[in-house]
Amino acid sequence: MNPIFAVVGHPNKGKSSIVATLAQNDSVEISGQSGTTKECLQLDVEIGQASYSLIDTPGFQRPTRVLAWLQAQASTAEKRADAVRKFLSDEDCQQQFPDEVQLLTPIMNGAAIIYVVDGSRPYGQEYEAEMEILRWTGQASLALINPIENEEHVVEWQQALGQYFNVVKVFNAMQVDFEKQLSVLKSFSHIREDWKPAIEALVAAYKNRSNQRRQQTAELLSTLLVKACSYQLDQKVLTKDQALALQPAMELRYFKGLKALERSHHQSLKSLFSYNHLDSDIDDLPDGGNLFDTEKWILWGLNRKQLVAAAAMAGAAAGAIIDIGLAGHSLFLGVLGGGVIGATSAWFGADSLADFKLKGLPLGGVIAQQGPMQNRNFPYVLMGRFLHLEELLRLRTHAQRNSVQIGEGKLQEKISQLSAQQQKYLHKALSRISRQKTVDNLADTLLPLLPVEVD
Ligand SMILES: Nc1nc2c(ncn2[C@@H]2O[C@H](COP(=O)(O)OP(=O)(O)OP(=O)(O)O)[C@@H](O)[C@H]2O)c(=O)[nH]1
Ligand SMILES: [Mg+2]
Repeated sequence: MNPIFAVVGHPNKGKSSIVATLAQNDSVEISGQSGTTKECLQLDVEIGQASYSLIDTPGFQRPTRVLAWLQAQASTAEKRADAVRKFLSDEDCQQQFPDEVQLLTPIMNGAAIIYVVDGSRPYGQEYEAEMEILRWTGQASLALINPIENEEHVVEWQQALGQYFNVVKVFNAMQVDFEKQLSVLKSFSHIREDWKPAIEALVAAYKNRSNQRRQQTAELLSTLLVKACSYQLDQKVLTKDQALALQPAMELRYFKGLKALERSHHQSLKSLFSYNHLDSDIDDLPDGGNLFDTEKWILWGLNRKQLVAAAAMAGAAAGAIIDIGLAGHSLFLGVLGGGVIGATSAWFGADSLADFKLKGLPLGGVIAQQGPMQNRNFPYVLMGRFLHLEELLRLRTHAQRNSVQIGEGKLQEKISQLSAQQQKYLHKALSRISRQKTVDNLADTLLPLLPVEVD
């Protein structure tokens, strides 16, 4: 039998939140209203080849009366589990105590118990009946103190719970790190010896998945950077005037396309972290102005000084000067002879975002071309936004129901944590990408920007 856990407790103490967090499933119903979970919900969690189940349950409603009923059935300890079984099959009890029947059923079918209490509320005698009933089931159990508002009563809870449970942990459903989540599973490998191999396999699978996810995140970012930095639109028309008239519409379409590209990669990132119902709110990518100087965009990318340093590290300064020279030169070629005209911005030039070019075709006609993005801050901006979303997803839990606000990226901070060599590779890679040049193993270059969750 695979490990299976029933999460039980008083109503409204975060049982469903803990199930959502442990199962990494954001579709579990959570609400401030007491009695939200009315029926057991079993979630089968598959991590690679390993799996286990979590059962969300309704809260205890009348534990004192249920305990009294049980006590009337069993005079001695060895009869207690039988009394609970009798309770579950008794029709009167099913009518009178539907919640207790619901929550005790999976336990009597073999689920281990995770008992949840709120560490911001004082301990009280009313909980003793619940814990006593759970003890009567004879199942393996541990207790989690969820400090919903604060940790004010955690100590008294630890003392009380310690008398009923071998393992008591503080576990904040809203902000718990990955290690802590694993530690709950690991505890059960001591409490239920027969589950030990399965739990060890699960822990290994979790670590493996976390590493895989890190790799996939780097690959996703790499695709986004390459696709967005090489994104361009072409349209063939008859004359230069027609092409120029077309420009505003093409520019609009171009930025719409870029936004869609970014959005789809952000969406994939959310799926990678198993968020299927999460809205994220981020200001749109710029569709005008100057990526260096617009304060707003520097929040995600690099500022001018940082970009100059990046260029120096990438060893690209010399190349950039040649770029400017070429751009100026090509400007004079005009449409005649198949040359290129247009405003090509470069490292330190006037960094207009929209790069519009006209190419004369040898047999007549003109190709109007919007993009690719010339601005050298652009890959940094994309990267800053993506990495910020990644961090938010990694640090939140599936019990949170608020949407994600992507504000400030702190990209430079993340970059400065890399080694000098890694930084150099990164800047070189981004410099090549923004010139539409290929980069070998881009995902590997990006990988150090993503922290390792577990070792
Ligand atoms: N701030 C904070 N709020 C929490 C935490 N855990 C749960 N909550 C909130 O407490 C409320 C109840 O959470 P649920 O997970 O639905 O509780 P429950 O025990 O499943 O409730 P019932 O199904 O009604 O018995 C929700 O509004 C949660 O958002 C926490 O660790 N911190
Ligand atoms: Mg619930």
